Amino acid sequence: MFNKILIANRGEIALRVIRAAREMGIATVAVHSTADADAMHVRMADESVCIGPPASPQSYLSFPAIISACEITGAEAIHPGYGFLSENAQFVQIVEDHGLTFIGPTAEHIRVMGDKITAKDTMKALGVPCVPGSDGGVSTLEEAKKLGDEMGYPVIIKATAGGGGRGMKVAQTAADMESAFMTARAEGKAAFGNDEVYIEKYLTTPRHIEIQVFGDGKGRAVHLGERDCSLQRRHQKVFEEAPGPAISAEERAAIGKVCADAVAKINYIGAGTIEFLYENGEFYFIEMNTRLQVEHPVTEAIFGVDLVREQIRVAAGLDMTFQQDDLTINGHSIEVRLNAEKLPNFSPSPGRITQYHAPGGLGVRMDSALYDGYAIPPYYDSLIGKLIVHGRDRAEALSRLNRALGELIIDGVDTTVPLFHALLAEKDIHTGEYNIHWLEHWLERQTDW
Ligand code: MV4
Repeated sequence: MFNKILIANRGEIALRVIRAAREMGIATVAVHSTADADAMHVRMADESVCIGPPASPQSYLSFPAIISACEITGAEAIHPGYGFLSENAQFVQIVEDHGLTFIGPTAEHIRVMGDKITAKDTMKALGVPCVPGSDGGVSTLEEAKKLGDEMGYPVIIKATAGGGGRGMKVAQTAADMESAFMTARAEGKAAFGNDEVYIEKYLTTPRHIEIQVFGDGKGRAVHLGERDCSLQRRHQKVFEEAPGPAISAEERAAIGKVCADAVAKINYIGAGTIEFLYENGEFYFIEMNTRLQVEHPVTEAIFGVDLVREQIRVAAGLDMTFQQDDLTINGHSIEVRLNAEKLPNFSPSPGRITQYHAPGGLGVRMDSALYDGYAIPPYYDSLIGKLIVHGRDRAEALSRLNRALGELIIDGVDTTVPLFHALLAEKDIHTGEYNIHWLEHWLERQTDW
């Protein structure tokens, strides 16, 4: 096992990793920009290194700064958290070239899954059900139009390097194809330097269901069920839950096995998430994320496992602490993302926290790097905390969420807390009847907060 690891991240996820490491008896090194000198992750780690100015490209994204911090402190491995360098294949290669260990998948797995066409080809070959569409890339408008006519409209054109909803255009009819195709290509080129696109049948009212997988890199892998992350605004998740209210035990076992077998076959190592659209009882693969996700705690809650501990174990060459048969679901968990944002426009609201009180009690987990007097810097993303509740069933989780939100105090900045109070008053949230468009439609109807 490692003696010391470095956490190449900040905020709540840096604390999350430090906590797992500490329970394992592993020393921790925090890195921080000058803007984060007073941040909680710096205080909580055993050691810290300042790696640069506030702008991420010169600090949290700087390969030389992070590798140097490892060399100075003697850290043997790097946990990337999510975002920043977590899915950067080039970084993983450089970490390994320096004799260090990346706590995550191989550079090759990150590369394959980072290109959406390669990812889909790979998953399809492994028996994972995919959205019907083009076989690989589509390079001409003529080809795109021919496919649209064969497949039937609506279709969606996606940039292979895309993600997070960028470089994606829907063509409702043949008349839309030219502009959709050209725009998707141009956006792919502008945002990612890659104009390759592919085409899929457009699913109109699906849910976003993602399967958590975990591999040991030696041909063994398990699944830890699904999360329903359909409640999103502009491709940002706001509310996630496990298990998914629309998924039966039989469906879970079947799609879970397909996913676990697929990642076992490619010797996948560590945590991964296979994203699907789910419509009319069918799963359609869209993307795979090769990182620990923001919403991993809802899975941890219902399975009673520590996914970060397992990531560190397999990176050190040890076995996972569980096999598929050991994994059973206990109850229901919901996470809400607390962002420093002002409603109704979700505009960033950085500033000083004048009062902070975290909720607690049975079935409540608050993952946050906030403290009284902390100043949220304006340079990074607006996630300031995650409130995760766990109950014996969905109804209990929802009432616990309501109770915990009532205890929470975050003064000094605007937050998304009022959004969750309002959502908890909605019948569809209680019945679980929502899809990927529900939140945006609901937000359009809201007038006061
Ligand atoms: C789709 C789709 C409908 N049909 N693909 C959006 C982000 C990217 N990860 C995939 N996305 C979508 N792909 C087909 N064939 C609808 C979306 C989509 C979406 C997906 C998940 C969660 C929220 C969404 C919001 C809008 C569109």
